[in-house]
Amino acid sequence: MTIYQNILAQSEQGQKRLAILIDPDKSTNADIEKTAIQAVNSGVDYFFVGGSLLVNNELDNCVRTLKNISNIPVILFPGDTMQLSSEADAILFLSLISGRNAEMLIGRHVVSAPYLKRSPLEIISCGYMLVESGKTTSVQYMSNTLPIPSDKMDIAICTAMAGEMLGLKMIYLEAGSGAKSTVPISMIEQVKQNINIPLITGGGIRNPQQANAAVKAGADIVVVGTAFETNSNLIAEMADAVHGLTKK
Ligand code: 1GP
Repeated sequence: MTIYQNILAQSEQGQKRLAILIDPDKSTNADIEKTAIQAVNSGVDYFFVGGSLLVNNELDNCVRTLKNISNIPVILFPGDTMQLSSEADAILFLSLISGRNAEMLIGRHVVSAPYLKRSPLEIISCGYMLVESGKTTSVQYMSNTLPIPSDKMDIAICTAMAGEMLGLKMIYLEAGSGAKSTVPISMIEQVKQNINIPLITGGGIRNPQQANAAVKAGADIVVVGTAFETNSNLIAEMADAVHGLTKK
């Protein structure tokens, strides 16, 4: 079974999943090892690896460390075309469908397609929707796109529906890493009700209550990064909050 087939099956069965986002620039090797061990012990489901801007050339090393310690699938979450590592298991082939920057919608994809075609990575196309979250996030600045206003449910719903109709395999509803506010719960609910593909959400989730509210609203995968960078002991609680009674 491919990673995507698994995600799809879990989504259809209502099983909720936790992904840890690791930004290779913000974590030392020792941090990554510690996080990986805690992730294994807590039953974390996926690692997402990437960032809006990576400057330290640590991506391969980060993926290798995660793979050495655990069997948890490592999925690249690239901020740009340079963030490729053939040592990962899969890549989210993100099209930034909330924006109107042609480079982020299709341009970068054209450049990376021949490399990806030759790579062993599983390619998972994903409609990436940035939602306004109280401050300018790195992804907003780096992608040069306007986020969807957090009270514009109709825009969010129609964008997600269009992404699904275009054949994208998942929707990622994103407030941006380190966001002040998470994606509104009502937006997660309404987007989920209007699509039939798995829904990922993340950005600004700092405690188990927020993670639990996101899955209850319909998110299939919750992504947390920043909160674990300062307190990796939160991983177990966050995993329990996401899995609830649906796992094990
Ligand atoms: C970013 O949604 C992820 O794409 C994680 O965000 O770092 O705020 O947890 P945080």
